Amino acid sequence: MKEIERVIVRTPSESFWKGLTPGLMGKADVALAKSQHRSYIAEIEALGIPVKVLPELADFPDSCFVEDPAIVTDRVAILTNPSDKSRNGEPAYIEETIREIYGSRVERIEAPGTLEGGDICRAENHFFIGCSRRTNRAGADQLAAIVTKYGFSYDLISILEIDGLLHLKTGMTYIGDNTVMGLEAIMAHPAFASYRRIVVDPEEDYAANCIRLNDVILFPEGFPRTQAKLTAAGFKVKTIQVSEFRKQDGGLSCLSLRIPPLAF
Ligand code: CIR
Repeated sequence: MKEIERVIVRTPSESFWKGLTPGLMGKADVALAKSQHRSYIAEIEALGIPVKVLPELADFPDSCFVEDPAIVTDRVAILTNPSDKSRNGEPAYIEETIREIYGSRVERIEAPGTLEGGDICRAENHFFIGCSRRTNRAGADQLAAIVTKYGFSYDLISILEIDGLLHLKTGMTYIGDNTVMGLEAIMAHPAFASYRRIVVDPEEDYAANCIRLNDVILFPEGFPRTQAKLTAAGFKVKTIQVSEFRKQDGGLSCLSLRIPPLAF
Protein backbone atom coordinates (compact mmCIF):
# COMPACT_ATOMS: atom_id res chain seq x y z
CA MET A 1 0.00 0.00 0.00
CA LYS A 2 1.48 3.36 -1.00
CA GLU A 3 -0.12 6.13 1.01
CA ILE A 4 2.87 8.39 1.42
CA GLU A 5 4.90 9.46 -1.59
CA ARG A 6 7.26 12.01 -0.05
CA VAL A 7 8.03 13.62 3.26
CA ILE A 8 9.15 17.09 4.33
CA VAL A 9 11.10 17.71 7.56
CA ARG A 10 13.04 20.63 9.03
CA THR A 11 16.30 20.22 10.96
CA PRO A 12 16.15 21.31 14.62
CA SER A 13 18.30 24.38 15.29
CA GLU A 14 20.59 25.31 18.19
CA SER A 15 17.62 27.19 19.71
CA PHE A 16 15.47 24.02 19.79
CA TRP A 17 15.56 23.76 23.60
CA LYS A 18 14.01 27.26 23.89
CA GLY A 19 10.72 26.17 22.26
CA LEU A 20 7.32 26.17 23.92
CA THR A 21 6.95 23.57 26.65
CA PRO A 22 5.82 23.35 30.27
CA GLY A 23 9.30 21.81 30.79
CA LEU A 24 8.10 18.90 32.92
CA MET A 25 10.67 16.52 31.43
CA GLY A 26 13.78 18.65 31.67
CA LYS A 27 15.85 20.58 29.18
CA ALA A 28 16.23 19.11 25.72
CA ASP A 29 19.72 18.19 24.54
CA VAL A 30 20.12 19.80 21.11
CA ALA A 31 22.91 17.50 19.90
CA LEU A 32 20.85 14.45 20.81
CA ALA A 33 17.76 15.96 19.18
CA LYS A 34 19.73 16.46 15.97
CA SER A 35 20.94 12.88 16.07
CA GLN A 36 17.43 11.53 16.76
CA HIS A 37 16.18 13.67 13.87
CA ARG A 38 18.76 12.11 11.54
CA SER A 39 17.56 8.67 12.61
CA TYR A 40 13.96 9.70 11.95
CA ILE A 41 14.94 10.70 8.39
CA ALA A 42 16.90 7.48 7.93
CA GLU A 43 13.91 5.35 9.02
CA ILE A 44 11.68 7.05 6.47
CA GLU A 45 14.23 6.78 3.68
CA ALA A 46 14.75 3.10 4.52
CA LEU A 47 11.11 2.60 3.56
CA GLY A 48 11.88 4.00 0.13
CA ILE A 49 10.18 7.34 0.76
CA PRO A 50 12.16 10.43 -0.33
CA VAL A 51 12.65 13.08 2.36
CA LYS A 52 13.13 16.79 1.66
CA VAL A 53 15.11 18.32 4.52
CA LEU A 54 14.52 22.05 5.04
CA PRO A 55 17.24 24.14 6.67
CA GLU A 56 17.09 25.00 10.35
CA LEU A 57 15.54 28.29 11.44
CA ALA A 58 17.21 29.53 14.61
CA ASP A 59 14.63 32.30 15.05
CA PHE A 60 11.90 29.68 15.36
CA PRO A 61 12.84 27.18 18.08
CA ASP A 62 9.82 24.94 17.37
CA SER A 63 10.13 24.98 13.58
CA CYS A 64 11.28 21.34 13.32
CA PHE A 65 7.67 20.52 14.26
CA VAL A 66 6.86 21.05 10.62
CA GLU A 67 3.43 19.45 10.85
CA ASP A 68 1.99 22.54 12.54
CA PRO A 69 2.40 25.28 9.88
CA ALA A 70 0.86 23.28 6.99
CA ILE A 71 -1.65 20.54 6.26
CA VAL A 72 -1.12 18.35 3.22
CA THR A 73 -3.62 16.16 1.41
CA ASP A 74 -3.92 14.55 -2.02
CA ARG A 75 -6.09 17.45 -3.24
CA VAL A 76 -4.97 20.66 -1.55
CA ALA A 77 -2.48 22.03 0.97
CA ILE A 78 -3.41 24.50 3.68
CA LEU A 79 -1.08 27.00 5.32
CA THR A 80 -2.13 27.39 8.93
CA ASN A 81 -2.13 30.26 11.41
CA PRO A 82 -0.31 29.12 14.57
CA SER A 83 -1.66 30.81 17.66
CA ASP A 84 1.56 31.55 19.50
CA LYS A 85 3.64 34.54 18.46
CA SER A 86 6.84 32.47 18.53
CA ARG A 87 5.43 30.09 15.88
CA ASN A 88 3.20 32.39 13.86
CA GLY A 89 5.93 33.17 11.30
CA GLU A 90 6.53 29.50 10.42
CA PRO A 91 3.97 29.14 7.58
CA ALA A 92 5.77 31.86 5.60
CA TYR A 93 8.96 29.78 5.70
CA ILE A 94 7.34 26.64 4.37
CA GLU A 95 5.13 28.29 1.76
CA GLU A 96 7.64 28.10 -1.09
CA THR A 97 8.20 24.36 -0.60
CA ILE A 98 4.46 23.76 -0.42
CA ARG A 99 3.83 25.80 -3.58
CA GLU A 100 6.52 23.86 -5.48
CA ILE A 101 4.36 20.78 -4.94
CA TYR A 102 0.82 22.15 -4.89
CA GLY A 103 1.08 25.14 -7.25
CA SER A 104 -2.03 27.25 -6.82
CA ARG A 105 -3.84 24.54 -4.84
CA VAL A 106 -2.93 26.20 -1.57
CA GLU A 107 -5.43 27.61 0.90
CA ARG A 108 -4.82 29.55 4.07
CA ILE A 109 -6.25 29.91 7.58
CA GLU A 110 -6.70 33.60 8.36
CA ALA A 111 -7.00 35.58 11.62
CA PRO A 112 -9.01 35.66 13.79
CA GLY A 113 -8.85 31.93 13.09
CA THR A 114 -5.90 30.10 14.62
CA LEU A 115 -5.04 26.54 13.74
CA GLU A 116 -2.06 24.18 13.98
CA GLY A 117 -1.59 20.99 11.99
CA GLY A 118 -1.13 18.96 15.17
CA ASP A 119 -4.86 19.37 15.74
CA ILE A 120 -5.76 17.93 12.37
CA CYS A 121 -6.08 14.20 11.80
CA ARG A 122 -6.92 12.86 8.37
CA ALA A 123 -8.52 9.44 8.08
CA GLU A 124 -8.88 8.66 4.37
CA ASN A 125 -11.56 11.09 3.11
CA HIS A 126 -12.49 12.35 6.55
CA PHE A 127 -10.92 14.93 8.85
CA PHE A 128 -11.00 15.07 12.62
CA ILE A 129 -10.46 18.73 13.48
CA GLY A 130 -9.38 19.35 17.07
CA CYS A 131 -10.44 22.48 18.92
CA SER A 132 -7.72 23.22 21.45
CA ARG A 133 -5.86 26.07 23.09
CA ARG A 134 -4.00 26.41 19.76
CA THR A 135 -6.86 25.87 17.29
CA ASN A 136 -9.85 28.09 17.94
CA ARG A 137 -13.37 27.65 16.66
CA ALA A 138 -12.90 30.23 13.89
CA GLY A 139 -9.82 28.38 12.62
CA ALA A 140 -11.59 25.02 12.85
CA ASP A 141 -14.60 26.39 10.93
CA GLN A 142 -12.35 27.79 8.19
CA LEU A 143 -10.64 24.45 7.77
CA ALA A 144 -13.99 22.65 7.78
CA ALA A 145 -15.13 24.87 4.89
CA ILE A 146 -11.90 24.24 2.95
CA VAL A 147 -11.93 20.46 3.32
CA THR A 148 -15.61 20.33 2.42
CA LYS A 149 -14.86 22.28 -0.77
CA TYR A 150 -12.34 19.59 -1.73
CA GLY A 151 -14.73 16.71 -1.10
CA PHE A 152 -13.75 15.63 2.43
CA SER A 153 -16.08 15.20 5.39
CA TYR A 154 -15.16 16.22 8.91
CA ASP A 155 -15.92 16.13 12.64
CA LEU A 156 -14.96 18.79 15.17
CA ILE A 157 -13.50 17.34 18.36
CA SER A 158 -12.90 19.56 21.37
CA ILE A 159 -9.95 18.58 23.53
CA LEU A 160 -10.24 21.59 25.82
CA GLU A 161 -11.52 19.41 28.65
CA ILE A 162 -8.54 17.05 28.53
CA ASP A 163 -5.92 18.33 30.95
CA GLY A 164 -2.50 19.02 29.56
CA LEU A 165 -3.20 17.82 26.02
CA LEU A 166 -1.52 20.12 23.49
CA HIS A 167 -3.05 19.01 20.20
CA LEU A 168 -5.66 16.46 19.12
CA LYS A 169 -2.91 14.28 17.65
CA THR A 170 -0.94 14.44 20.89
CA GLY A 171 -3.71 12.10 22.03
CA MET A 172 -4.61 10.05 18.96
CA THR A 173 -3.51 8.69 15.59
CA TYR A 174 -5.35 7.31 12.60
CA ILE A 175 -3.30 4.23 11.83
CA GLY A 176 -5.05 3.12 8.66
CA ASP A 177 -7.31 0.13 8.02
CA ASN A 178 -10.24 1.97 9.62
CA THR A 179 -8.39 1.97 12.95
CA VAL A 180 -7.76 4.79 15.41
CA MET A 181 -5.51 4.61 18.43
CA GLY A 182 -5.45 7.01 21.35
CA LEU A 183 -6.26 8.07 24.88
CA GLU A 184 -9.40 6.60 26.34
CA ALA A 185 -10.93 10.09 26.77
CA ILE A 186 -10.60 10.73 23.04
CA MET A 187 -11.53 7.26 21.82
CA ALA A 188 -14.83 7.59 23.72
CA HIS A 189 -15.95 10.41 21.40
CA PRO A 190 -18.91 9.37 19.24
CA ALA A 191 -17.03 10.48 16.10
CA PHE A 192 -14.90 7.34 16.44
CA ALA A 193 -17.76 4.91 17.00
CA SER A 194 -17.54 3.39 13.51
CA TYR A 195 -13.77 2.79 13.74
CA ARG A 196 -11.81 -0.05 15.23
CA ARG A 197 -10.38 1.59 18.38
CA ILE A 198 -7.15 0.80 20.19
CA VAL A 199 -6.84 2.51 23.58
CA VAL A 200 -3.29 3.31 24.63
CA ASP A 201 -2.14 1.88 27.94
CA PRO A 202 -3.01 4.37 30.73
CA GLU A 203 0.68 4.56 31.74
CA GLU A 204 1.78 5.25 28.17
CA ASP A 205 -0.03 8.40 27.03
CA TYR A 206 2.87 9.55 24.87
CA ALA A 207 2.44 6.47 22.68
CA ALA A 208 -0.83 7.90 21.34
CA ASN A 209 1.14 9.78 18.69
CA CYS A 210 2.79 7.69 16.01
CA ILE A 211 2.80 7.62 12.20
CA ARG A 212 1.88 5.11 9.58
CA LEU A 213 4.25 5.13 6.64
CA ASN A 214 2.83 2.87 3.99
CA ASP A 215 2.87 -0.57 5.65
CA VAL A 216 4.86 0.32 8.76
CA ILE A 217 3.96 2.15 11.96
CA LEU A 218 6.84 4.24 13.25
CA PHE A 219 6.37 4.25 17.01
CA PRO A 220 8.22 5.83 19.96
CA GLU A 221 10.58 3.54 21.87
CA GLY A 222 9.72 2.73 25.48
CA PHE A 223 5.98 1.99 25.40
CA PRO A 224 5.85 -1.80 25.27
CA ARG A 225 2.26 -2.34 26.36
CA THR A 226 0.76 -0.16 23.65
CA GLN A 227 3.25 -1.51 21.13
CA ALA A 228 2.05 -5.02 21.97
CA LYS A 229 -1.56 -3.97 21.36
CA LEU A 230 -0.63 -2.72 17.89
CA THR A 231 1.25 -5.87 17.07
CA ALA A 232 -1.63 -8.00 18.34
CA ALA A 233 -3.97 -6.02 16.08
CA GLY A 234 -1.83 -7.06 13.11
CA PHE A 235 0.23 -3.91 12.54
CA LYS A 236 3.93 -3.94 11.69
CA VAL A 237 5.69 -1.66 14.19
CA LYS A 238 9.16 -0.11 14.05
CA THR A 239 10.35 1.84 17.10
CA ILE A 240 12.50 4.95 17.26
CA GLN A 241 14.04 7.12 20.01
CA VAL A 242 12.46 10.57 20.27
CA SER A 243 13.15 11.52 23.91
CA GLU A 244 14.31 15.07 23.11
CA PHE A 245 11.23 15.88 21.03
CA ARG A 246 9.05 14.57 23.82
CA LYS A 247 10.69 17.07 26.19
CA GLN A 248 9.46 19.81 23.86
CA ASP A 249 5.92 18.38 23.71
CA GLY A 250 6.35 16.99 20.21
CA GLY A 251 5.63 13.53 18.90
CA LEU A 252 6.47 11.54 15.80
CA SER A 253 3.77 13.07 13.63
CA CYS A 254 4.84 16.63 14.46
CA LEU A 255 8.23 16.10 12.84
CA SER A 256 7.05 15.64 9.26
CA LEU A 257 4.62 16.51 6.53
CA ARG A 258 3.66 13.27 4.85
CA ILE A 259 2.43 13.83 1.33
CA PRO A 260 0.26 11.25 -0.40
CA PRO A 261 0.23 10.80 -4.20
CA LEU A 262 -1.51 13.90 -5.57
CA ALA A 263 -4.94 13.43 -7.11
CA PHE A 264 -4.97 16.47 -9.42
C1 CIR B 1 4.78 23.65 20.66
O1 CIR B 1 4.37 23.76 21.82
O2 CIR B 1 4.26 24.26 19.72
C2 CIR B 1 5.96 22.76 20.38
N1 CIR B 1 6.87 22.81 21.48
C3 CIR B 1 5.51 21.34 20.15
C4 CIR B 1 4.67 21.19 18.94
C5 CIR B 1 4.28 19.79 18.69
N2 CIR B 1 3.58 19.66 17.49
C6 CIR B 1 2.56 18.85 17.29
O3 CIR B 1 2.04 18.24 18.23
N3 CIR B 1 2.06 18.78 16.06
